[in-house]
Amino acid sequence: MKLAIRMVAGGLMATAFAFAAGTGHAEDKQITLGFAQVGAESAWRTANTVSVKQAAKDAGINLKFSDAQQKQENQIKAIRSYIAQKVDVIAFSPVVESGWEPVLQEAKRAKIPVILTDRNIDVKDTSLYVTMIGSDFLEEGRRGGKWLEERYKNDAGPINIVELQGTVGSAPANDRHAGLIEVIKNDPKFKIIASQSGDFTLAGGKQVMEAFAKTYGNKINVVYAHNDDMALGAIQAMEEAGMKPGKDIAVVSFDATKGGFEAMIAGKMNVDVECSPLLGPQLMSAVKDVVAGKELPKRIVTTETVFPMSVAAQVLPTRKY
Ligand code: GYE
Repeated sequence: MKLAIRMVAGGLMATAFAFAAGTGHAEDKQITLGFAQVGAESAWRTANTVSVKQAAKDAGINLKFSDAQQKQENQIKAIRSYIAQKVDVIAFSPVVESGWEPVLQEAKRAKIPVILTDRNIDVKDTSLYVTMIGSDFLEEGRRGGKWLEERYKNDAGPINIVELQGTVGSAPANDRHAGLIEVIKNDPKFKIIASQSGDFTLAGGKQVMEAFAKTYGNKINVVYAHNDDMALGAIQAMEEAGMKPGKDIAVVSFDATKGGFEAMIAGKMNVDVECSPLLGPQLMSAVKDVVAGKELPKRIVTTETVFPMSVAAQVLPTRKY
């Protein structure tokens, strides 16, 4: 995967060289990129939007930006309007995995290349997009599961997990769930006793956790939250219910935002699996390469790690989102 990223970086250098040398015409015309964002549901998303806007500016790309408020129909409308405006490239972070064929076929007929960022889609015809730039959510889920296995290796169980899922039908919700299952399925002491969507928001996470706390009380051993915002909401709900997150109940989360780090430093979150929103520079390199007619790898995977509570104080000053 490092190779893939280097290939994109190399492509950018080649474009920059051609521009500096004054060869060709394509480089002289400013590129217009239409970007259809998911929404503004989380700290991750806000950092992603800042990254995309800043990188477009730095790359001299004319960015048309839209916020779909977590609704697929709004994203489809935005993509259709970019097609009508004849932008050079369309990029989007698909809110859910399914249902994209019709609008992507329209883009293809209009000969506008499409780049996926952050979230993947489920289509048979992969020629409908050029490349997908983002994290491996399945691997993230496995990392969360492996942390749990290690944490409870000397505990006979049962270990009761409540799961706060992300947006229903979204790639990170599907894959962070599947990755966990893959790791714990052969160990019967782990049980997911409840699973519900909090839509990746703090308010959603808090509300779902309030209900879980009422129904399951001190049976709960682990909260597995698909992102930091929901984990932070769940922490509030647990504290209001007199529970001790991070101590009596282990909290596993995803993204590794500053908010997640602060919760770890306060001893209320046990581990945060990293997922980087800083995809802007890679996206702009890919956009330039596509316009220059270069081949791109079909999948560009972001490099990420896992942060346990014990390293949080030391690492926080280096975090960029
Ligand atoms: O984890 C969550 C956001 O798609 C990876 O979306 C992204 C997820 C991220 O709302 O915080």
